[in-house]
Amino acid sequence: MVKAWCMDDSQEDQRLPHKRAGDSDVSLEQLKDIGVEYFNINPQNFEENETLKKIRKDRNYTYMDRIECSREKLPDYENKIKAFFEEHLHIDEEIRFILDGSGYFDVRGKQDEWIRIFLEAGDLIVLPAGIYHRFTLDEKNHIVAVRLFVGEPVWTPYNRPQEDRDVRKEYVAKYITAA
Ligand code: KMT
Repeated sequence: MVKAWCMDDSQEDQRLPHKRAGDSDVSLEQLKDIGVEYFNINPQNFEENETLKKIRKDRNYTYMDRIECSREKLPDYENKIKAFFEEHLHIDEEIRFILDGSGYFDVRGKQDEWIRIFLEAGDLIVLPAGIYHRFTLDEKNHIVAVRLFVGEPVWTPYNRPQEDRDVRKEYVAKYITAA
């Protein structure tokens, strides 16, 4: 099952867990409260998996491809890893289903704190449009993920700050300032 925690302020290697000492873990409910959704799906034969088929149908995730992040497999590795870890948002949801390896998605919580989400095989995460986030590999330096999308994919990252962008305003109104 997915694990998430608040991050410490250390500037050490981004690939380390950076768990803030003394805190309890961040729950799935807390993630849901900031619009982050989680599903657990067997990665074996995933294309035939009924739960995944239903998620894709219900949410109209018509596009699907695969990305492998490692020094050997990811073209332009250094620049990509750097760009993934810049704090940014997208104007669409970001959906990733992990098939192998592991890594961290960091998202901003209600108080603008960093919440680190550890993902490994079987974890499917949906980040809502407009949430500030970033991604890093962990110390194993390898992850394979399926990317899903509604229609033709647009991966454009908009680095923080983006407070004047409509998608950001909508996100803040729905998840941060709403009572
Ligand atoms: C992204 O857009 O941040 C990525 O695709 C990261 C790699 S997928 C685990």
